Amino acid sequence: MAIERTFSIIKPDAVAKNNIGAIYNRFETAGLKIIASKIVHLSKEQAEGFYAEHSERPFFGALVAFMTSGPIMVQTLEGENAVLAHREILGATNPADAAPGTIRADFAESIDENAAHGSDSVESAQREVAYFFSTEELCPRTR
Ligand code: RTP
Ligand code: MG
Repeated sequence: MAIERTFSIIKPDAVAKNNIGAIYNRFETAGLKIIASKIVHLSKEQAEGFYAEHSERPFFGALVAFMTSGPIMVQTLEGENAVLAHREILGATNPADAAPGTIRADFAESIDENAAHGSDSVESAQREVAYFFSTEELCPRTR
C-alpha cells in the first residue's frame, strides 16, 4: 500500500469544545501519524484562499465566517492510503448522514459546523499541506 500524506483541520466548533485530544486519538488509533501541527486563527483572506474552490457556492460566506470564528488546529497526517483512510474516519460532510463512530457523527452538530476537514484527493492534500506548512515544518516518521 502507498504511504500518503493528507491535510486535516479541527474546525472552530471542535476546538471550542476542547475536542482536539479526542480527535487526535482517532487519528492515532487509525494508524495516521501527525507529522506537522499548529493552532492558528485564520484571517478572512486566508480562509477565502483555502476554500477558493467553493467561492461560487451559496454557503461560501457562511463557511468563511465560521472558519474565522475562532482558532483551528491544522495538521499533516501520514500513513497507508492516508487520504481515503482519513476521509473514512471523518464520516459524511453532514453529521446527520455520518456513520456511527466517525468523527463527524461523534463531535459535529450540523453540516455548517462539522468539526473537521480532510483533503479529498492526493492533489488537494499537496496544495493544502503547502498552504499551511513549509517543507522544514514536516517531520516524516522513520519508525
Ligand atoms: P471538508 O472540505 O470541510 O473536509 O468537507 P467536505 O469535503 O466533506 O465538503 P465540501 O463539499 O468540500 O464542503 C466544504 C465545507 O463546506 C460546508 N458545506 N456546507 N450548507 C451546505 O450545503 C454545505 N455544503 C458544504 C461544510 O462545512 C463542508 O465541510
Ligand atoms: Mg472538501
